Amino acid sequence: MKTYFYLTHLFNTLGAAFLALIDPDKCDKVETQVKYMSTNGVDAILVGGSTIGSDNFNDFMKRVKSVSTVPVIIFPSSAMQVSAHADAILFLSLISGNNPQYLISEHIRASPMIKNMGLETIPTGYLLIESGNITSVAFMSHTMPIPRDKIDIAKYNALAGEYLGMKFIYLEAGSGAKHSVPTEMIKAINKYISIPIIVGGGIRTPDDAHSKVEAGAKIIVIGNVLQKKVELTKEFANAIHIVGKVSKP
Ligand code: 1GP
Repeated sequence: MKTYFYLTHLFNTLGAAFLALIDPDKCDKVETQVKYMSTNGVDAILVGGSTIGSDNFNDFMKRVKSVSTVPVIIFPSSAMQVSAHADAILFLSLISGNNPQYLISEHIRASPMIKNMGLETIPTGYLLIESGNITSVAFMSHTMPIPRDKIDIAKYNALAGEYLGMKFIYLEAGSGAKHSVPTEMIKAINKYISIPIIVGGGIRTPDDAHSKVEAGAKIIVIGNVLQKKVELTKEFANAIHIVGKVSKP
């Protein structure tokens, strides 16, 4: 529970936590990037991706872990993505989809490996939200995202996740999404459930990240933009760590 408590402590003190997503398929300067991110305001590194063409996830994790000064968390797309070179794994169940493989089957395959490695699991309800185009995660998981305007459906999915004992609800627009998760949806779910919300996918600017936090997100995940322009790390950190700052009118 160490990493879970670390994250909880962060959003309780800073308003929200800032996670950078490293996709092994999109990253060739991983050591330089992770060093920069972890010393300039990123609170934890997530590693994962839904296409994963790289054949050695474990070696990649080892490289990330060797340079990171913050916790490293696996963000798996299948049971293939487990490694002892991590502090924790988001134990994701894709509850917005009706594909048993991502609801429970991959989890059963991964469980004995996770136990042998002594890896911390963070049970997380994963909800795909429609974002203007077909994303890799929707395509690869053979599931249909929740329509952007169907806020009630998203609320009930999130509540079911809470009742199933999930520690977090992850609202996912998909990596490189055209539109990020609507703030009205975040607000409504935040009022409706009592577990913290993670938001990611298609967040391109610090302002957009800030608006997600103001809407109630407790963890923000930034992938593509930071992998392309790591120098934006500090700006995103300032926009996400809102406590003590005056909010916009
Ligand atoms: C994907 O939420 C993450 O799971 C990050 O998305 O790459 O669009 O920032 P981006």
